[in-house]
Amino acid sequence: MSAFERIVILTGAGLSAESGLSTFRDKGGIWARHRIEDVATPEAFARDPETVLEFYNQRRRGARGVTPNAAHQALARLEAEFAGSVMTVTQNIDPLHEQAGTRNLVHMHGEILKVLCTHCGARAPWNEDLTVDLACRRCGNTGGMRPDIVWFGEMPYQMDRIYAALTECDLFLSIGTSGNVYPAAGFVAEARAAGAHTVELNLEPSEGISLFAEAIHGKATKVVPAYVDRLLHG
Ligand code: BJW
Repeated sequence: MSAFERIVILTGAGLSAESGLSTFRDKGGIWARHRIEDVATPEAFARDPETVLEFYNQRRRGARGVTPNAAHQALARLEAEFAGSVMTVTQNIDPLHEQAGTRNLVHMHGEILKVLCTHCGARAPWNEDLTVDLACRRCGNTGGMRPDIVWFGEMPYQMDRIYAALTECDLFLSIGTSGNVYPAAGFVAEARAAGAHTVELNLEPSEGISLFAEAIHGKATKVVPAYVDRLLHG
């Protein structure tokens, strides 16, 4: 029987690495190949939409055929079998958590398989390449159809819901994230302030390691299933 009742899990690119998706800041990661200011800001999209759309078209194609790994599956099992509540907040834009079966999920940085119209705010599932001449199915305008991704300088999704869960949780897990990007990097401090036990599961110590009460370092597919077993079966 676990001592905890309310768990919040934050996940990042390291969780999907063993499914074959690139991380951002590791050697050879996405930011070693692209400049953030060229592809991941609203200013980049305004200046050069073709380059930004092509960057995300490639990411969307790369996400096809990728499957959840043992860590995604373990987190889905935790949500299904834990006696208390589990909320998963992912910074990842891939669909691997939901494919594994996680249901109480927030994609705080958006989703690669959705499109957002900058003219009218319409959002819709989207599985194809995006082009600048695509018209919005709701307002009919062209030139504003972008991937539904939170870029630097934009407000991540569902922050009120996330902060409410953080102030109520008694266990906070941070998995596969370097802790470089805010506001996600600040969640551990919020959870600590609320009195939660805080655990990092990551390949290596993250930027915020000193804020965690416990740290387990190793590959996600090894350490996450083992930690979930510990939580569920003592
Ligand atoms: C493994 C593993 C394995 C490998 N097993 N582990 C100055 C100070 C503070 C803040 C700011 C500042 N200047 C600007 C800001 C704000 C800015 C920010 O944080 N900038 C920093 C760079 C300083 N943030 C924003 O602009 C955000 N919005 C915002 O702040 O709004 C205002 C606000 C105010 C108050 C409250 C709320 C809001 C928006 C951020 C948007 C981030 N978008 C991106 C790209 C879009 C998505 C995409 O294209 O995919 O999201 S950036 C990129 O980084 C992506 C990720 O979600 C995000 C986090 O990366 P992640 O997941 O941590 O990946 P990595 O690669 O960094 O780390 C992977 C880890 O896994 C590593 O540690 C590995 O060791 C590990 N690993 N293999 C386990 N097998």
